[in-house]
Amino acid sequence: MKNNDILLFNLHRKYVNQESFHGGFSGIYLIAAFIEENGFEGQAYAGLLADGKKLIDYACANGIVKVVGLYCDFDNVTENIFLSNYIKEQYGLPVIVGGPQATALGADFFECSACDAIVRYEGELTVLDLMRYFVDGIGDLSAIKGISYYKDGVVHINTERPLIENLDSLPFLDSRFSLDDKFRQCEANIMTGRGCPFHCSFCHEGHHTRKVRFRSVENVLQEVDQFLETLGDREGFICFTDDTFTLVPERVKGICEGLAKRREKYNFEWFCEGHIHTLYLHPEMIDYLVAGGINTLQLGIESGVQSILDAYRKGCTLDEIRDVIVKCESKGINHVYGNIILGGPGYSAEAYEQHLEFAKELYLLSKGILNMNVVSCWPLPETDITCNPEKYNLKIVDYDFLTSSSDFPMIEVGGMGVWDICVQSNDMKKALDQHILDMYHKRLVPEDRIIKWMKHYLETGSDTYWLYVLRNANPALYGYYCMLNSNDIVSLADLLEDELWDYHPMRVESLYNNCYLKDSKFVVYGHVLSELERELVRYSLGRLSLYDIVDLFIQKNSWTKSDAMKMVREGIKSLADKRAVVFSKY
Ligand code: B12
Ligand code: SF4
Repeated sequence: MKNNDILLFNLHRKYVNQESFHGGFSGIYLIAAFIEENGFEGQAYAGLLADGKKLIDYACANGIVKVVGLYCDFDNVTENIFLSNYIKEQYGLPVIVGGPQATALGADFFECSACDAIVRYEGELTVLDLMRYFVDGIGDLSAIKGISYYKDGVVHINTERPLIENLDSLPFLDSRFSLDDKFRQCEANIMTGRGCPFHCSFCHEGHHTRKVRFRSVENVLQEVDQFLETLGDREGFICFTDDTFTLVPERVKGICEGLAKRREKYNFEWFCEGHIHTLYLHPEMIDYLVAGGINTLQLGIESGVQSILDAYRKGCTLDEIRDVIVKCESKGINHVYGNIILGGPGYSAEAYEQHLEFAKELYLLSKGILNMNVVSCWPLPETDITCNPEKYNLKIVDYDFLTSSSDFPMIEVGGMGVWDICVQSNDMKKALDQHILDMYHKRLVPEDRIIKWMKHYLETGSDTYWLYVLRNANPALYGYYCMLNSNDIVSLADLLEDELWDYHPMRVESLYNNCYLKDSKFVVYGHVLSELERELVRYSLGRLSLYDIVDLFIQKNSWTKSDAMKMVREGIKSLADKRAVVFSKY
């Protein structure tokens, strides 16, 4: 670790057995890069509390840091209270705190954490002033715009700092600003604009954004180039972290055209978040995203009840959601990811059913491209829902997130308690998984899509949620689609009637591992097979063609040729429908 004027940390406990993935929140790295341009040295680290604390101990004990900065969101307030006290008591260094939660931190936090200053809103320019104060002894806390500080038992909130208008003036990120050598190795998080023009009642950004600002297309693509040049032969991923990437069609077009060009030379995929209403009004943006090679589009779906969407101030209708999902599917988006929020305004047992039905309907429309996550409504600080719960008939039972790390409800509504809503969330996930299986069995997911997922899975190890559900429900399906991804192996649907007989049927997995007795019936690959099907699957190893099998059955059963062909034809079709056999030419 080099000498630094400031070290910045975004640290979380290992909550609910999850690894921390906060490297995507680029604020701390940007501050490090910005102050370096202005004569100070800084590095940042996002990860688990225990790992970050080790780095802090090392830097502080060796005197190679002068100020420590802590990123704070709704999820790591208690971590920051611990860290701030620890750093101040153990090493006597100044501690500053910033991040999305900063504007909600008041006297309690100052008292519990003993931190020196809180940076409200954007941090770059404000941290620079704080560095001049703490490191060079220039200025006075009372004169630094954009901070709050605690003195004589009073929280002083200084005047707000004007926003950075020209985002192109900000530096690009690279691994120099990270304490972690994994930073930007194969994945880059790039924000192309700041703020969101919508004002959803449950969203922190919806409350905070005062003005949306964009980087120029050229500036964004320059940062993309800088990242891609470090990739070499490796596959890269770019996560565009804008709250809403799909705001201005011309801009989206420019960025996507630039990405398409770069995909000719580099191997990378990318993600962004879109808004239903803007995509509904400008569906051409979906074409741009597809042409640019998007891998996953995240959409704020949130609810299946119009009055609830209205209470969220989502600015879109259920029909718009349907329309956008259909267009995403037909225009070729590979994956769409969306949330359904339970336990928000107007929620009830009936609303649960409506949400579930709507989610199922969207799954049908999406034909396998949509994955819905089920979450509950959270009382994020300063949002309209949190400030005025009575307006929405909500009862907030845990304002401080003491009982939840995005994994448990904190609001009661419609006669339902937090545990009821928690159970509903689990029920809905299970019901949606079952719906995936039902759609699959009814062949409502295009087969070539599943084969494509499997190919990608085999090549890269990266799964899609639908494939994961299908494989878990019936492990033999893994074999089926693996076989179909092998050379010269096809499914029945790929064969013409007259060529079928020359082909060699092949079962897809070991029978030892996929055969059991249930109610005195043999279950093979998850299906109860007829005696004929069982005989056919025995001989479907690829050694015999269908003609050979017909001959064998004639000898064994004294059938006429036409009867044998009819029986074998029907049996093999039934096995193929169950995805139990594939066909090889040889
Ligand atoms: C990208 C993103 C994600 C991605 C991360 C992608 C990845 N690859 O890792 C994903 C999709 C995973 C995600 C998930 C979630 N997210 Co999110 N996410 C964002 C988003 C859109 C961008 C973050 C970012 O890079 N911002 C850009 C930088 C420049 O801004 P910044 O981080 O705020 O930093 C500036 C200042 O805050 C300040 N600053 C920051 N750190 C520090 C530190 C110090 C010491 C100082 C002085 C200053 C300072 O200066 C910085 C530069 O100006 C933000 C919204 C937003 N616009 O910020 C939400 C946001 C951070 N997420 C939020 C939430 C709620 C979530 C989820 C719970 C949502 C969900 N439904 O699951 C999950 C939970 C994640 C978790 N366990 O914490 C909230 C947090 C609200 C809060 N009060 O804490 C935000 C603000 C969005 C919102 N709803 O309003 N998210
Ligand atoms: S559109 Fe998304 S980012 Fe914007 S206010 Fe609504 S939820 Fe927040």
